[in-house]
Amino acid sequence: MAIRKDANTLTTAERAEFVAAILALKAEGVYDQFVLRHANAIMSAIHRCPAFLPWHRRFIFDLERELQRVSGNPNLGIPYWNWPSGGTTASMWNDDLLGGNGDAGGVVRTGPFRAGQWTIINASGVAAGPLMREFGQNGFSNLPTQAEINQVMAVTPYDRSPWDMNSNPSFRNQVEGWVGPNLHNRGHVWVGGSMLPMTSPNDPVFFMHHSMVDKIWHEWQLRFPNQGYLPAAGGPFGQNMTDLMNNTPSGPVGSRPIDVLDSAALGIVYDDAAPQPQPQIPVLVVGATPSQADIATAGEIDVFRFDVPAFGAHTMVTTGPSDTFMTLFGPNDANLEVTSDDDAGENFNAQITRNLSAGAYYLRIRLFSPNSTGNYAVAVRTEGTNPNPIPELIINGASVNATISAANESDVYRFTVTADDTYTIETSGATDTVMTLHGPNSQIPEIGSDDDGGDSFNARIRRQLAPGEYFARVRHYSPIGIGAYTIRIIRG
Ligand SMILES: [Cu+2]
Repeated sequence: MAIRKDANTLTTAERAEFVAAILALKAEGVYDQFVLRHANAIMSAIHRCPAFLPWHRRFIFDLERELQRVSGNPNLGIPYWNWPSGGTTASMWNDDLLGGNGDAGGVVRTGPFRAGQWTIINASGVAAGPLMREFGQNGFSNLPTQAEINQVMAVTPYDRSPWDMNSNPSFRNQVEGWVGPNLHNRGHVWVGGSMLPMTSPNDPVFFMHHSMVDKIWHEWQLRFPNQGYLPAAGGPFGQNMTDLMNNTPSGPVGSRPIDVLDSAALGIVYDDAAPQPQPQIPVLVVGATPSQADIATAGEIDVFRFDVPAFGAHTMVTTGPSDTFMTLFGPNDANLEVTSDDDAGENFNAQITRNLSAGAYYLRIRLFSPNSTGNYAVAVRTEGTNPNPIPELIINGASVNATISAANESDVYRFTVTADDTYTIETSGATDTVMTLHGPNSQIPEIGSDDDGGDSFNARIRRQLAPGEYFARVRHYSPIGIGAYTIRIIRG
């Protein structure tokens, strides 16, 4: 577990341990490999884009593992540079930790990374002289304040098209600093010198700086549990949730944004991690009277959750005087978009009717105009007391013809196994289907999945199955794909 502390609160022994570990990695050549990994990444693939935060989370996580290795301390965490209290006179710049500002020529002459003790490298790995710093000399004389951090912490969503330095509103873009009070970029510019180019990890404060950036992202994730990483799909290559990130080697965890979204799972703990007051997502009860809600501030997005106990047709409906826009996510994933609607309901209201399998779903409701405010009511109901039954597949029976008729649609089938044996469930036709298998006797546990194991991009799952009821879910490989297919199950 990595325990990350405010750099200004480290004890003398903790300072000595951190400095010794950095110097040991430098002597091994490992530290410079990190400088090169950052310097040789494609600038626009790891900055000014959604992967900015996950890329740097993985980057400092990897250095932290190396620091733990050379120190022999499995709890060593990269201290964070708490900007509001991290100015020129802060103790983190003392000679027992980072050393201080550069001299009149910018050369760092104090502390463990001073000229003669520490040599930086250029992007080719060649020695390039002493570490340089010029606090507050490049256009920013002040570091971010707590009020500015709080302001950025309130921004949603995570990111948005065009997924670059123009994205707005975008939490990622405000943390990075292209819009809003400017947090991350300002830290680099405030230090100046070696912290300005792509070789900026040459200055160990880089890692403390990004520890702080990562802490803010972590706290934002706790505060907005329903706001996930974006884009889930459809964004530029290298930026989607399951794309490989640029210049990120395979390692103890994967190299995709989705692999690093959970700091707790990575074993990262912050010293001030008081339990965060987490806003509860209001729950809609299926079949209950409509809940009153309003968009009190232009641009606000309301989020609701509802639970579907069993497969069936459901209608999510908004009513009232506002022109609502609704997006449905799920099951059991607040980032997996099912569909959206603007005006299918009465009086420009949004309304969605959909076959839904069991699970938790999320509705995000905003107004069509980002400049409007207004009230509305929202409700979820099943279509009739007898919801559409799940079509049943008969083992060794006829193939069933079906169609993925809309983006993100998934079809659910059930079948009953009475004898313990091997069974094959497969699709056929010209559509690139993906299938998951769930059970026994529940739609939730996934026991198998396949994309192209069948003929011509079709899905095939062959499994030993004990008696019970099972469910097969079929969707298109592409979230926007549609097309016809047939499905059957055979014993053997
Ligand atoms: Cu960077």
